[in-house]
Amino acid sequence: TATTPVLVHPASDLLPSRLPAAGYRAGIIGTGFIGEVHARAIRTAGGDLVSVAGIDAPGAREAAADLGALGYAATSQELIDDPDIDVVHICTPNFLHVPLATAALAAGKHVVCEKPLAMDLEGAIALAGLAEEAAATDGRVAVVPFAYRFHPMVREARARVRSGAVGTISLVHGSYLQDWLLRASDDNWRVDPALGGASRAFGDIGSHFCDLLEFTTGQRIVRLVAQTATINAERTGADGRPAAVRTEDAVTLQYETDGGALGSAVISQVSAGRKNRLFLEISGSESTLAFDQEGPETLWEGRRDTSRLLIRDPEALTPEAARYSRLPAGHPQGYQDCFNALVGDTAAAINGQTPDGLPTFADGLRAARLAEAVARSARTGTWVEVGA
Ligand code: SOE
Repeated sequence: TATTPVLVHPASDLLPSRLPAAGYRAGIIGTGFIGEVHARAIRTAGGDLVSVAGIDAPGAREAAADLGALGYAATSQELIDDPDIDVVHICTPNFLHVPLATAALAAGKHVVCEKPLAMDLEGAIALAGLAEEAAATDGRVAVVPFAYRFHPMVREARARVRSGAVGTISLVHGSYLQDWLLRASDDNWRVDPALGGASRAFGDIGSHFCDLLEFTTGQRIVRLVAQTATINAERTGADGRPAAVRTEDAVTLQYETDGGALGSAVISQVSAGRKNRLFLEISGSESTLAFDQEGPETLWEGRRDTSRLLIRDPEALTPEAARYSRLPAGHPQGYQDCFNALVGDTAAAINGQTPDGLPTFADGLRAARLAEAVARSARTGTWVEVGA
């Protein structure tokens, strides 16, 4: 007798992040560390890396070979104008985000633009407005890679908050600590406000902390007070001479959310031994959850009478977290997997799906509002309201 073939994954059952990114024809502008991460993500998700652009044509040509791109462009505008590219990934230093994202949107492309979206609040408002118009006109997608949202255990925390397992949230606090700018001899374009923007530690990594806080709790920071510190008053620049530093190495802040929760955070790029430690703890009337980005395979859950370390086991996770689990328990996933999933969901959004939790230019604007409030508070030494 004839048997009906069993479709294990009928297309309609495929969840957004599992949709292959076929037809995702991408170009990357910027070929540094994060450009490489995007390149691997595009290829892993099943997209085509059509072209790359860098500082100049020879550099782009070399990068194309390294990153496995099909070709290269001599200039960023050439890449943006390429009719074989539908999605432009912007992975350049921050000062180029607004001009390049504006040009890519004007050329009718979907855009994935690294954070911070802009050098200041006005730039972020303008870009978010353009992205909104592009979405309304022809369903275009504009994404900002707040990639930590794609850790399965972050989704697990979010699902537990949503299900009521945490109860009424009272406290939400943590830190984001790095050490790659610890020494006065450590230098990077991000230190220069003309290239990276006036908000450095906060714009670069505090933005991730606040995004994760708001994403997992579903609450917004409405008031805050912040202090900024420049621990290395001078740094040795590329010319070997010491120069005064005009961006912050560290920020401390205290805040209140619209759900009535209180919290505090330390953000630093000068904490010896801390490489990329984003730690977030959420306490409610029923339980506490703690996530550590340097150990993303686990989520700590504490209750009055017991506590346990939940491991990323797709068999045991909530569907929201299982969706972002690509490997069986005990086979670690990490940073790169977050970007792979982000590209998978971007492709799904381009194909008309609505993946839950895809960070868009509106989230990039939100980060800019928080950065503006942090700067305003640090300047005035007072509590400030965060603009809506
Ligand atoms: C450098 O601080 C950096 O690469 C950030 O720019 C990223 O957003 C963060 O994910 C890791 O650290």
